[in-house]
Amino acid sequence: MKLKIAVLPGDGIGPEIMEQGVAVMDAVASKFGHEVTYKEALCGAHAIDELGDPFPEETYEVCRDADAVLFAAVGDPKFDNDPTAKVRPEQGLLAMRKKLGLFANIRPVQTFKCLVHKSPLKADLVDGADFVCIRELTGGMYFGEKYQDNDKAYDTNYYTRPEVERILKVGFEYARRRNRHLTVVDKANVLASSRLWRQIAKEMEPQYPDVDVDYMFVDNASMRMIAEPKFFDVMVTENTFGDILTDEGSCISGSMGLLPSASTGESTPVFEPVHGSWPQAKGQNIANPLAQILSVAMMLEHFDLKDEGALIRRAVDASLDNNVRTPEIQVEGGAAYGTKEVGAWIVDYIRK
Ligand code: GGG
Repeated sequence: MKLKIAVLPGDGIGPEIMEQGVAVMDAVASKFGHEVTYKEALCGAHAIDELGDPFPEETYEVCRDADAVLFAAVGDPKFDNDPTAKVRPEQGLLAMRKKLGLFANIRPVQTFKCLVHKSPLKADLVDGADFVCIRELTGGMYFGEKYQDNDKAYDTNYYTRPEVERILKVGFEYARRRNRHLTVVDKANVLASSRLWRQIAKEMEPQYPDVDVDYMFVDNASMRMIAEPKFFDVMVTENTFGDILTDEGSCISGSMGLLPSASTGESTPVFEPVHGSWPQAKGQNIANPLAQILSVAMMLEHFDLKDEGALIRRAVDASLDNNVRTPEIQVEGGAAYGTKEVGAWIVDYIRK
């Protein structure tokens, strides 16, 4: 297969984990005889510094013309600490999603058997937890009308019927491919936007008689994820709730550095770790590359390259089982591996 990949390393630890993601992609491509070409483009704080725009037109064109985008992370504290900043790196991520029409963000949350003790939750609660959060990605508060002055500010949680229908359809269909259990997460006791979501989901239910649907307020869902993560199979929710709940999901897996994602919709799909740019760790070779590497596996699986994806997953499992781990998940007393060393170990495993 020929694949054209747009590579957007972004900020902070982004370039370091991206290097490992691309190395793994190259190893898989040469093993299976695929021809992969890469085109790198600017996004986030680097793009603001160089071109004054966190998602410049040139970057959009590179993404639009690619088969897939491999994205790392954006964010830089110099913008967080400047309340007068007119543009922020994160706007680059939002602009990319909006311009590419990527309304469905698939975020799997699963546990690795050898890491259950790394979760702050009890091992028997998390062992075997495996669910997917489908996060709506181009609507809601992140994109609704905003206003801020010195005395007041608001963000509008705006959703239209077609936006809600298309993401719920993804949720129902995803549940069909798994264990046929869909949880619609909302705040319908308070928010009008959530009541619309719930109404539309109930209207759609008869089209999916084989899927068990339940409705859960987001506050209850966030508690249930901790108290009984194995309850969930597929959850579908709006943009803001999905962003927050999937960070909570990292407590189930044991590290933010383990959660990959896929964003799909109207054009080129994007594959990226759930985590951000962790600027404090930049250049220290301590960031976990596994979320980036697992995002490569999701990318290959998206193109139906199942054996290739499975090989990456086996390599990741083997690295963890052999204690080839970055500091945040290393066993007590074990020597931590660096970002590069974990990536190199996985590349060697794939080449064998
Ligand atoms: N790789 C994800 C990333 O860079 N996250 C930073 C961020 O701003 N996230 C907000 C969001 O995902 O909506």
